[in-house]
Amino acid sequence: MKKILPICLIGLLILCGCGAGTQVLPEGSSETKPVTNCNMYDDDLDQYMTETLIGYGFPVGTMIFENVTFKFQVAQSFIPQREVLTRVQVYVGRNSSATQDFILAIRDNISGENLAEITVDVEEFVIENFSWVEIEFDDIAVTVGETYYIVAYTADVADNWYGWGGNPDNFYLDGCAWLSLDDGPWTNDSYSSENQKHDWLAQNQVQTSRVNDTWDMCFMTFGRDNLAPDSLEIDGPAEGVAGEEYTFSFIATDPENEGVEIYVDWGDNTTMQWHGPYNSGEEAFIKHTWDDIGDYVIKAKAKDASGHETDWVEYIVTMPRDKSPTSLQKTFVWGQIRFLRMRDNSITFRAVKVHYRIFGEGLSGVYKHQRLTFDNNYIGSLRTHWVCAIFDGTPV
Ligand SMILES: [Ca+2]
Ligand SMILES: [Ca+2]
Ligand SMILES: [Ca+2]
Repeated sequence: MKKILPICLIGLLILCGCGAGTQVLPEGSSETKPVTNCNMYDDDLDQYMTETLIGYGFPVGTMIFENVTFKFQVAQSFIPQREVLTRVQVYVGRNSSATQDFILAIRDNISGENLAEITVDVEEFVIENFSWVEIEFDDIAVTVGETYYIVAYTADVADNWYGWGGNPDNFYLDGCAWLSLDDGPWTNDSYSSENQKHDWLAQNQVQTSRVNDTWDMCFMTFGRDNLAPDSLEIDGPAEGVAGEEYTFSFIATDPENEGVEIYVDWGDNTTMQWHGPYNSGEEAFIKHTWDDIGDYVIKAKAKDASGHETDWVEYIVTMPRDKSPTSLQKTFVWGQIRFLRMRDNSITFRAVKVHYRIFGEGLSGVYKHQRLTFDNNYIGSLRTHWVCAIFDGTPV
């Protein structure tokens, strides 16, 4: 069945129960909401279209009009000028028959994933009259100059619909109203009220020309500057043995939950580089080996996906001892070894004649012409007649 949506629906006094209803907006054709300085949030008004027009707006939800059911989703595009979107306000009321919660999403692609989705209880809305409704969500890092969308919808239940106030006079120049009918494609092909006979929604057409995109929904967005990660913590051993590898943990958290990269300078003029990206708050494990005895200052900083960097954070580590085969923790072999090979995490050698004893484990004996493989993490010692190799490193 071809659905024809009379354009009068668009310009309809929609919050009147589709008929005789109340109209309690102030006198005059428009109402501009004053911007108040009383701001409980640490943000500022960014984008807005607050030129309301009594009774004018788009329905959001499922409505029955002249025995035909229409399901509407409505969106407004905007271009933020602040790096972080903190909250929005929309000029919305509910029809007396609305029973389901109102849902508002933020998207960077009108058909794409929700960057945020907020459900507002049906009771929060004034019946058959518009009012400004504050919609708060976790702050979102946005790209200044790119187009984003405020998308409104509700559950598909018969006669469950809201009205979102709008204006056909294109007061907002960086975006426009968008509509999706019956989950069909989004269109910004909205029309002025003179085009009343156009059945544009029936054709589900998407118009690329902006000639007729005159409608804007009543909205306000609030924003602030993007902040650098607000903490970077380093943890790990305070001292160790030169030549051994140690693991350090780094945690950076970002106020906007952006991914973070971590730059590490190990203080020994070796590798200095960015690691990551990691999720905000994720523990990153990064390994390093200092070759020489000494005190070292690890310096690290973090940056978010927007490039905002923290200050340097320092962590001091001392390598008081050198790696030595005389260390009791070393594993070594005396004997005759034909070859010694370190591979992966183990050491393999062929013993021609090796006497060995593993202290503390009660093992001793003689291997002859055998192939021996030990895990590189092995701790203990092998002692035979001739020193031929040190397990965890360099053949001697
Ligand atoms: Ca917020
Ligand atoms: Ca516009
Ligand atoms: Ca950030």
